[in-house]
Amino acid sequence: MRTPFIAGNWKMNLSVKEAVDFLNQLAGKLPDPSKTETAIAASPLFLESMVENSGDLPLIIAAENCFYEDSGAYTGETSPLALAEMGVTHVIIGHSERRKYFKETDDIINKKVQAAFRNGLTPIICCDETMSRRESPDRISWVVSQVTNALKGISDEQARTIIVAYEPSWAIGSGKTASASEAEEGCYLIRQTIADLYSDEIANEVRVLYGGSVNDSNSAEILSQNDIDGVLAGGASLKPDSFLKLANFLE
Ligand code: G2H
Repeated sequence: MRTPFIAGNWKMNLSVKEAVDFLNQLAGKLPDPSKTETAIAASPLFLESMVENSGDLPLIIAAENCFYEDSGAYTGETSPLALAEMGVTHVIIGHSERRKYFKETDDIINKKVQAAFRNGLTPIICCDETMSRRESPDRISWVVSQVTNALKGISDEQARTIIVAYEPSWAIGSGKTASASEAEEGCYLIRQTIADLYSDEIANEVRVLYGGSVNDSNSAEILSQNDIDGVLAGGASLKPDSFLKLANFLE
């Protein structure tokens, strides 16, 4: 049995004060983490305050990105070592916006996954699918290769702890929302790729999330799919009420 994982990705939104106010509004309202794990990924500028103010909340505080070196002359980058020291436990790696605007390649993403593990952080690895790829004959091989390349050098024991998010950019801000069956198809493909790379046993342990215009109207159908263990929500995670509706989907 995989524990559902509901994550918010705030992207470059909110302020430190709004982030702390948000956490205060979650008190007593988050699900039992043995039934549903919840996480918020935020800007590195907020993370220290968020860790300090999350207190007894059953909430994972995650980073939205990190660099692949722990320290050095890399102006402006976020050290995975510093994130871990701060009490951050999870990090999103390879979000489609990182691939698109910051030209992150599969090789960079693989180095970041390795850096996350080196520092004891759990990676939430995003797998993209653009509209042109979706409509091209090599669609499946592109999804497979992103997962395969991200996991190069990752051991069986590490692989069973990863979280992977299928985030088709064709369904993000395009007006074309993925149907629950299209979301399931992408998540199934990711799980099969992990089974081929590792084993059925490991693939059955890995949580696979769907992300792309998830909200409280479409989440129930998405979360009812066999291979979808949770969601990575952007816009719908920016208000405590809508995040709590997603988080408490089992209630
Ligand atoms: C996809 C997603 C969160 P949104 O980018 O990673 O954002 O839910 O706003 O489409």
